Amino acid sequence: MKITDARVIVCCPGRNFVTLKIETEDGVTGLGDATLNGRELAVVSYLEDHVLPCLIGRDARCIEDTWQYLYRGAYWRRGPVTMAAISAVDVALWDIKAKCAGMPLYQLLGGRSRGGALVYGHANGRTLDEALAAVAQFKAEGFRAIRVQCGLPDIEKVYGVANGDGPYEPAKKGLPPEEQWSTPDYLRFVPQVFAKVRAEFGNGPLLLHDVHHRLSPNEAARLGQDLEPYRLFWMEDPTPAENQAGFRLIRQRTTTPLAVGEIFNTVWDCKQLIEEQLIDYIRATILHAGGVTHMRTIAALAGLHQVRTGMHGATDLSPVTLGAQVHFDTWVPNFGIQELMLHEPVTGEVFSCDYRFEDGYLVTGDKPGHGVEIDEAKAADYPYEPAYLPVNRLTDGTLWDW
Ligand code: KDG
Ligand code: MG
Repeated sequence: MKITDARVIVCCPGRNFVTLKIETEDGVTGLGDATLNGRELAVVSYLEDHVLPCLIGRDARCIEDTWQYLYRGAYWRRGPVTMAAISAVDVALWDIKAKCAGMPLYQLLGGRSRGGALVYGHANGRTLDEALAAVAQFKAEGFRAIRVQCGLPDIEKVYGVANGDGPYEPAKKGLPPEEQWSTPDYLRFVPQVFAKVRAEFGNGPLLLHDVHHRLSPNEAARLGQDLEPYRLFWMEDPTPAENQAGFRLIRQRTTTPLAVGEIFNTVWDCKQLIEEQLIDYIRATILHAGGVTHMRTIAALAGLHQVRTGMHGATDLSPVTLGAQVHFDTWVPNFGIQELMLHEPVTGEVFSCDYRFEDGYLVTGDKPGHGVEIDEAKAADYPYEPAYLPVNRLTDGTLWDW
């Protein structure tokens, strides 16, 4: 079954998405997501200039061989641009294979392991009162697990907190905006936030928090200890993870569970973290870590070491990724949780999905494939708009991790 056409669709229904559509000689099509927030066009070029010419004429059924061809065959392995491109091809081919088999993707992977994927939503507020109101809202909507982010009293813009009344969205149109950071203020304030959330909502909701790579291992250990009374589901990205051994310092000193990996591209980024059981949840995604094919490798290694999945699901992962991930979550034996940051309604004008939110879970439908389709004519109504993630500075102006 030869691949006869492959094209990249770039659109901005609410935010930028890069979508790959592959067509086969018998008319079956598959979709993959190649969105790399703030660096979208680099992946477009990688696909259009270097990958797509090699795909035409290949057998769409040979998913593993195509993965190896694009990974080993590039010589320049790994990295977010390469792996997002490989992922898009891989997911599109799994979509095609499942459609040809007449099965939803989770059946092809090994079948249902659970009714639905437990998801967590994003409650945030500029003030503690706003954050508490947001938690109440998520609870009322049926979320069982809630990530809580709150503005700091003396800092103007903080990660994870919406500026106005709309939902939080990390990418901003135009050049990178600048945000501020103060580690001492943060370390003092966050435990107060969770004390208040537990006092108000009790022990029922599963609570999560994203540190977003900003602390040293020692500071992260301090925060983990201070949060222990509030029994978090996880503390995410406490420190930048390039130095995997650094997590030993955190792990030895706190029982607060750790989740890491949304920016990882391959199993090599998390091998030590998993093998030494330095984390509890691996957040690598189908989108940025090489598709369904490579996420199976990561999840299998994680499963050997009691690490569970907790895949990234921010708005910069398109509905195509979320659709594929819900199938993966439905099957994978060592599933933990799935992030769910809802796309704007306008995104739904371009992408149609076969998953739904039900009582705190994401549930897949039974359409063959991953169940997500794109309306290309509608996509053309929303052209690409340059946007960047913010950069972060300490209050004295020093550039910091965002
Ligand atoms: O593109 C960056 C976002 O995806 C990231 O900031 C979101 O950290 C994030 C999360 O946990 O969703
Ligand atoms: Mg995160």
